[in-house]
Amino acid sequence: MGDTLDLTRRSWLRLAGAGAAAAAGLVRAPGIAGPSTALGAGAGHEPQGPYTAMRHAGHAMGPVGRVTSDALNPTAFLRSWNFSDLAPDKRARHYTETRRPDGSLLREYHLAAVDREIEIAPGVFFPAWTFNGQVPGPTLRATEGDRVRVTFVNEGSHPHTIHFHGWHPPEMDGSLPEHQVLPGAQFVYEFDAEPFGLHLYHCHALPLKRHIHKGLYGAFIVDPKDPRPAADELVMVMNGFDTNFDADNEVYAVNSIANHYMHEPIKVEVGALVRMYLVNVTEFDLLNSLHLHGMFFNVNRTGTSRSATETTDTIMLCQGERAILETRFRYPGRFMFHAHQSEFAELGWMGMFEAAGGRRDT
Ligand SMILES: [Cu+2]
Repeated sequence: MGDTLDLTRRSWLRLAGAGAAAAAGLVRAPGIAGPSTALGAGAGHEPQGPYTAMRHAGHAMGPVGRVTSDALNPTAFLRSWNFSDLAPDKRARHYTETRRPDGSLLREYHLAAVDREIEIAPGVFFPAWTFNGQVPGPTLRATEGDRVRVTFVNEGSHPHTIHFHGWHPPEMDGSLPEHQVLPGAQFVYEFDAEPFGLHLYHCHALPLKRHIHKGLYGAFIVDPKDPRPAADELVMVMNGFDTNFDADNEVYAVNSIANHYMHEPIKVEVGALVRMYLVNVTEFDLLNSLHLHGMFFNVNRTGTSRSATETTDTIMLCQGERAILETRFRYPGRFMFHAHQSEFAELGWMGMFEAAGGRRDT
């Protein structure tokens, strides 16, 4: 089967069965725990929800089925920051906060670079470099004026750094050769959280595109001292994965797992304010985008002002760009969201919101 296959990035995900996938070098080796079949009907994981209809209609796009790994739960990731997804005793090992005399907080984090294989589509495993075992890394969140202290331990196999966006002195930049933290070593990054906005952090070791693409990135939210209105807040990191190392992505997603929110729609309340922290860290493609069906949203680019600069239903971000999006769902039901680059959508960057309850007060 594999002899004459021309495995283009548009076609490989549609191929059913392990043979084709193995030919592309995309599945686990036999004998390693985990699924040995990869894509399509042979995977043994019947798709649920709205995606089922699409597949049965013969129009299935991209990966089908569910990943079997529970290493990263994109649903929990949406609403987790400062390790709020962990039990208190576990959380205390990664995050503590201490009130300072001026009322601001000292926020102390422990992050480790760890090599880890992650499942990004059913049966498709990616040899990631991660912060704390997850891609994206944990979302860090502080208030303007807080002191941030991050103890970074490199438990990986390559030199890494953490480069934070935001104000900080040059020695905290994590971008120069002398800033590299060698395997087994550690470094403490310390700076004041400013300005308020939606920032990110990522490894800045060379070659940069490989170190970022491998998974060493995360969102860094700095809230204004006078907080934004209460909302249902969601962290959405647009990323892609080059599974065959040809400097081109084969899988796209929000929060790493292809089509996760098709299988498990993001539940929101009708009429409630929804605030999306949208970050683009997609490597190898100049741009990524988000399009939300059936409504418009307000855009606050980089989150550095308190008012919206734009109202639209589609936003485009270059790599490294971020934006805060706010909307209220007017109608109950399911609303699709996806990259408006159709190719990205077909390769996994697609999801659903499910609005219910509440009252229609907008
Ligand atoms: Cu690195």
